[in-house]
Amino acid sequence: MSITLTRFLIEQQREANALPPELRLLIETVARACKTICHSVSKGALGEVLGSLDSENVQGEVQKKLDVIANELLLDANEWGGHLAAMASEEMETIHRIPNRYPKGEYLLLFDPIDGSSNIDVDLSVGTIFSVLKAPEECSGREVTEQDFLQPGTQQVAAGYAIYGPQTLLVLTIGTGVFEFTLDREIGSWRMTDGPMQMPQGNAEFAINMARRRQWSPGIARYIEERIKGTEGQLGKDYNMRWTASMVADVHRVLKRGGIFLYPADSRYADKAKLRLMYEANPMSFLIEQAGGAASTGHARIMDVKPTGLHQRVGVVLGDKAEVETVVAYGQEG
Ligand code: P6P
Repeated sequence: MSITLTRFLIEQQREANALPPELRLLIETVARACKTICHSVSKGALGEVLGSLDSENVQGEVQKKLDVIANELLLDANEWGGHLAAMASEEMETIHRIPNRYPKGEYLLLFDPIDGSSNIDVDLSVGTIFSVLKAPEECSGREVTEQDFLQPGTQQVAAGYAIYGPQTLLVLTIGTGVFEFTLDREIGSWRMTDGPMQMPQGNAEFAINMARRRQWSPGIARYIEERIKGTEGQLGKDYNMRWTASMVADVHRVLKRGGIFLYPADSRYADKAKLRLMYEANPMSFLIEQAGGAASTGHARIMDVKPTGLHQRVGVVLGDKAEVETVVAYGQEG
């Protein structure tokens, strides 16, 4: 019988000494909130949760109803427990401090409440991505600021995602490997179904939005065109392509069967990229590296990037180490 998330976390706390009680409480709280989000997502039109609002988020993206529902669920679930100093979300311009009526904790939680939300109305997989940092020591004596969140990805103490698809999964790392849990809907518990996960290397599969071809650098164009040519070009194998427009679904596929995911620098955006560093690229990079892969901006390790803004965007090339190294090498050749 597979073990539950609670037992896994208690054993990690006991054996690996990698899990302070407050961090265990935080992860369990996020996992419980993801069960509630799953319930809303799976209701679809019956729950009147589909469609968009008239509002835009800080990214200038039209908000889906579920973006706001999931954001509120994560804020409500986490603000009273005493484990957090503050939260940040893709859906909120500024940080969310813990109200004075609740005790403050030592962790910072960042999340994209519903990633891939353009897929919701057409019943394709979406997910929740989260990242956990420690608040700087001095935060206990003052108000938390946005600056306190601007830590490189190497400072993450936990990261993970929930994916709401044919199954509902929670994939998590606290730095001791990557573990997958499947939601047992009959009893409402997360049960371990994979892990420690090591992503397969050598899978000839790439994920990129080909419609962005004119925004790519010469190095990215060369890398992709080589893979499209396959054995008719210089390569000894033919490649397949997948693109779900949901980072969680694409990254989960890369974790489970290998390959590479690319959302490279993109001239349409002021900071030349689409995906967000703090609550998309960093948590996914932590997971991918823990599973034996690599995660680069196309020029540098993502988790080494020193953040300059809460909603900063960054190029993302992650997955199979050899493939990521080839992309970086082509980028250096220009
Ligand atoms: P495009 C979803 O909006 C997202 O942030 C990621 O989940 C996904 O990988 C990417 O954007 C899809 O972008 O340009 O293909 O719609």
